[in-house]
Amino acid sequence: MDIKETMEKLQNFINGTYCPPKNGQYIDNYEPATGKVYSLIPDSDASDVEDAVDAAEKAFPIWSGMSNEERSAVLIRLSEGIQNNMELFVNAESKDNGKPRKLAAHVDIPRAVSNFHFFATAIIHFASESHHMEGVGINYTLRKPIGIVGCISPWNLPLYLFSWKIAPALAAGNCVIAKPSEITPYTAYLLGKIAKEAGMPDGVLNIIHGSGAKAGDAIIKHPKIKAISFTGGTKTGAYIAQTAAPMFKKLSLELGGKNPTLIFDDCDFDDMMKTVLRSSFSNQGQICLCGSRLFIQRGIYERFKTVFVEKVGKIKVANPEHPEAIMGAVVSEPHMEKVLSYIRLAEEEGGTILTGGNRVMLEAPYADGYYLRPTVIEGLAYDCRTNQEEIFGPVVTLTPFDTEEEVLKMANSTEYGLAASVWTSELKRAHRVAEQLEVGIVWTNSWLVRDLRTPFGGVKSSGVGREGGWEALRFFTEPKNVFVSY
Ligand code: TXE
Repeated sequence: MDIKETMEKLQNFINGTYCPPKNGQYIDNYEPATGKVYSLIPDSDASDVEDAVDAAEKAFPIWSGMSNEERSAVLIRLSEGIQNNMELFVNAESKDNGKPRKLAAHVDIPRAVSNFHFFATAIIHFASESHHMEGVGINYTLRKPIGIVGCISPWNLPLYLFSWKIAPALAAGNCVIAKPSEITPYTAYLLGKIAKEAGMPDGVLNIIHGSGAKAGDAIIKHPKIKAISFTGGTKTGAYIAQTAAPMFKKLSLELGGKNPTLIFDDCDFDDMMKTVLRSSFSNQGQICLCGSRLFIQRGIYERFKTVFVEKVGKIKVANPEHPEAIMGAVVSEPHMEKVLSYIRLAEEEGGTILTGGNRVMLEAPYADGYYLRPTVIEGLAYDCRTNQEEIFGPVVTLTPFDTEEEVLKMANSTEYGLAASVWTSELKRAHRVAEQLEVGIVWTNSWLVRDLRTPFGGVKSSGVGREGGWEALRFFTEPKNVFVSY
């Protein structure tokens, strides 16, 4: 019997029940730690999306007809449901993505819990405005749910980003057709049951598994899905925009990044070093907010290089279960090959590899896993391809600079504009540089400090729109102005 006959088959979650893809087709789901197929996911197509939209259409009057408080209570229970199944979700996320188990335990799953809890409470306080025309009348604004919305998420922070989209969409009263990445479907698969147990009415949340080209495309193109919230690659974002825009769908696009870390010679060196090691290699460098271009002022360049390279060389790359693993496996073989190809490109462009640059072969049963050494490269021009294109792996470049003007020119030189970190002890410089960086998010003397109320997103090729706080609830609602004359 074919091994795959016995393998676990994930299912779509449509109208409150788990169901197989109507075409009976499945996609292999690999475990990055071992490089082996460990489950199968539905290779859903437009007919599955159609069923989900039918269910969402029937559920919309019920869900949007509930009060904010009633919807909030369901989302609070959903948040608690994940919390009460923490081990299950942590193990599933780590196995599916290849990240160290403790990263899933400390970051991914707790943040998914927070995402649902945050928007469950935000919706209770979400209000709209009125505009008084003295002696004439008064305008008031209603913010109504859009209807059926599509949420498509990537593989790097699977449940973290999946929930970051569906929580505000649901809180605002919409019904959701959500598709996780086909590379990391498992925690989204588990979420259906938790939503059901939380009392979410059937058809409100529909989770479709499958490829971008089939299931994803069907969501983008469905005429009854009126808004798309997407996180993923810039190329895919561009395709989605050109497909959905003529259909006049609302679009929120969180795309790639090539984030600069600016390190001035007056910074708190030890504090900076501790954080820059994280901002460079956390989640195997697979966070759109990671800093992959390190600009170091010349006065401390050699000191920085010596200390940084020595510490990077000690970063433990191990299987995700290993208690001392700082880095686990990157998410897939194609992605590993993409990252390795950029390391080769860096050498062709004149870069010098100071540490790393190669695949790590672990002992069985991890011998076929997708492990890379964290890699540091210097000697590249700031405008070469390695320093301009998103690599999205454990690879950073070091570039010295002398003046503020010079580093701002280099930092702002890419097509992207998502996030940046600025390390300096001079307060005025921190504010001045932050103001001139062409990005959506700046951390000074810190990284990845997250307040869910703040606008989240980037400029240029890093996306369109913002997520987070009121930005997200406004994206997932339609304002209507009503005038009442005296
Ligand atoms: O993204 P894709 P991938 C960057 C990173 C990475 C690159 C590609 O550089 O190497 O994007 O990553 C769905 N219609 N980021 O392959 O392909 C797809 O199924 C509808 C940055 O993961 O964009 C998945 O669910 N949907 C990013 C989701 O889109 C489509 C995090 C993302 O897949 C589709 C991840 C289509 N035509 C990668 N094609 C960030 N900003 O955090 C694909 N999809």
